[in-house]
Amino acid sequence: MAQLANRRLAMTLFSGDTCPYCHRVRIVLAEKGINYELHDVNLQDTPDDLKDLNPYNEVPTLVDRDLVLYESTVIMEYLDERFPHPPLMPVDPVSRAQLRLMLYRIERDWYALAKQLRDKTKASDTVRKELRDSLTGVSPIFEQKPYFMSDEFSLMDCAIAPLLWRLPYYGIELPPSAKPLINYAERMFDRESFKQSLTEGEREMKD
Ligand SMILES: N[C@@H](CCC(=O)N[C@@H](CS)C(=O)NCC(=O)O)C(=O)O
Repeated sequence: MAQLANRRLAMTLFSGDTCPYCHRVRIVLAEKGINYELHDVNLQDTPDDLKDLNPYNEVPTLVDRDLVLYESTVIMEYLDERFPHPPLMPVDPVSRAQLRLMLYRIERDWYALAKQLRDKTKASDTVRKELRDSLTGVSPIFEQKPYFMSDEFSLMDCAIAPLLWRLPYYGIELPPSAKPLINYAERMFDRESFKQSLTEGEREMKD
């Protein structure tokens, strides 16, 4: 009985083994040391309980008692507010808005390309080149601060690290001129919360 009661108190994350959006949320959960139950979902055959919770039938989906959330950025911001330490967003409204805008931009500019590579909707070589060139183009900004445009680790880092981790899996090798970005990626991958966030499927992606 006690175990059942505890189970109900813990958060549940419906997550895919190699889903980059779930990976973002798992980094936030690890960074904040949040206790949660991982529900590993087979995306080819999603369970009925996920269908009941999320009209889009997608992962990540987070259940916290009566609250059900989906969309990685919505979940990440909720976790940051519900568990304020360590904070992963700046406090002033301008910086918060800028962070949200950057989250939106990496979604449109980089994750959209990564999705095309996964879905093979366009000639992969063209998409690979586009993503590699775009990342290489912004590489110099990673030289200026230890984290993504910030002196502090933030949701931006949680959002971008999963994409960088998957580059070898997408068949993308960054050129030497992207050294600042390559170094940044290594710093992120060395972080304890990042290591904790990895699923088995994700660990295999880099070998
Ligand atoms: N915009 C969503 C994207 C989530 C997403 O695309 N999830 C994929 C897995 S990587 C999924 O659940 N696909 C299942 C399906 O479409 O049936 C987010 O940020 O959470």
